Amino acid sequence: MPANLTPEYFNAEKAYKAAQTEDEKLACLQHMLAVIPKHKGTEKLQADLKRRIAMLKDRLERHAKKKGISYRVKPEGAGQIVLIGPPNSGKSSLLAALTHAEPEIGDYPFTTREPMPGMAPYKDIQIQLVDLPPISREHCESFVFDNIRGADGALLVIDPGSTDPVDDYQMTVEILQEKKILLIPPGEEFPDANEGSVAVPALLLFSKNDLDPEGELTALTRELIDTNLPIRPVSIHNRATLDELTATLFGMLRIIRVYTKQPGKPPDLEAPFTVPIGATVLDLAGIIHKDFAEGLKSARVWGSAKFDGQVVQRDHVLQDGDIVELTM
Ligand SMILES: Nc1nc2c(ncn2[C@@H]2O[C@H](COP(=O)(O)OP(=O)(O)OP(=O)(O)O)[C@@H](O)[C@H]2O)c(=O)[nH]1
Ligand SMILES: [Mg+2]
Repeated sequence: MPANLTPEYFNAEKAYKAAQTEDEKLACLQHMLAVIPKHKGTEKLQADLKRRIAMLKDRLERHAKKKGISYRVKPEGAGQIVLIGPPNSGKSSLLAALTHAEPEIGDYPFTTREPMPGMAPYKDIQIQLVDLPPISREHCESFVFDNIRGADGALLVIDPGSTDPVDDYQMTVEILQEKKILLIPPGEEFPDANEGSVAVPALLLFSKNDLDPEGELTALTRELIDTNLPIRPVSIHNRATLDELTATLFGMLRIIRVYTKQPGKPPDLEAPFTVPIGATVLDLAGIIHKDFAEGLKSARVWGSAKFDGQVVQRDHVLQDGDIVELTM
């Protein structure tokens, strides 16, 4: 028995022995690897754990494929935003705080093993958040990257109170770059020199802000992290930071809400369409129905037009909150 194994490790091992399913076993092995003291005396044991994790993961993945489980979350709502970051940074807690989803939350790493979506309400629309398993050097499932590539945006969650938040950030960004995923500030152009990569607009969230009431950790981490992403401190225990976050997500998606109305009838203010910023009346018609765009004769707009109900051209650019009456 190698020296210097901690009670934390022995507890993890006990949990492993008690685990009933292969999913649970995998989580326990990952936990054992995360908490095992990293020194020469445990190298063999670390290697052994890694081998067992790899084998079990392989089996589970083959099993999932056979059963036809899809690990790419189907986009819903006004946009899809993924929660990414190192283990234990608070991703699942944010999903739980912002949506009705009930993910597993744990004060140990590798709690989340599958993607989980939830809908975050903002005004009268819903933004889809997708919680993902953590990104780490030890191991990372390929479906994590598939989900990030397909998303409209990402929230990179870092805990400034972790052992090394700067390394957490760099590690995540490096692994993503290896997978040809580039996180860029929302609204910024995709840099030319990165052909073959996918750019995903992202915010950098500093989680667990309630644990840093004086803001010292936040200030220090902000200073040390070399990033061009906008930084937002958040806490699941501070409603204001969460509300601000959903508003920022809406801005990040670069969309507007427009309502439609039929001639002679009141507008449908229940369910707005969401269209990209800069969309015209014609774009809206095309989104509603292909035939609609082809046959579009005129439109009246309440809101961004000079006066309410003004007849506008097909190339009239819509604004958030506009009501549009399309006439064939
Ligand atoms: N005080 C405080 N604790 C938090 C906050 N957010 C998360 N935590 C705690 O941090 C721990 C990790 O939270 P999770 O949400 O499971 O973290 P995760 O990033 O999903 O972890 P993995 O799934 O392992 O990658 C839990 O003990 C949470 O209760 C927060 O805003 N404030
Ligand atoms: Mg989680």
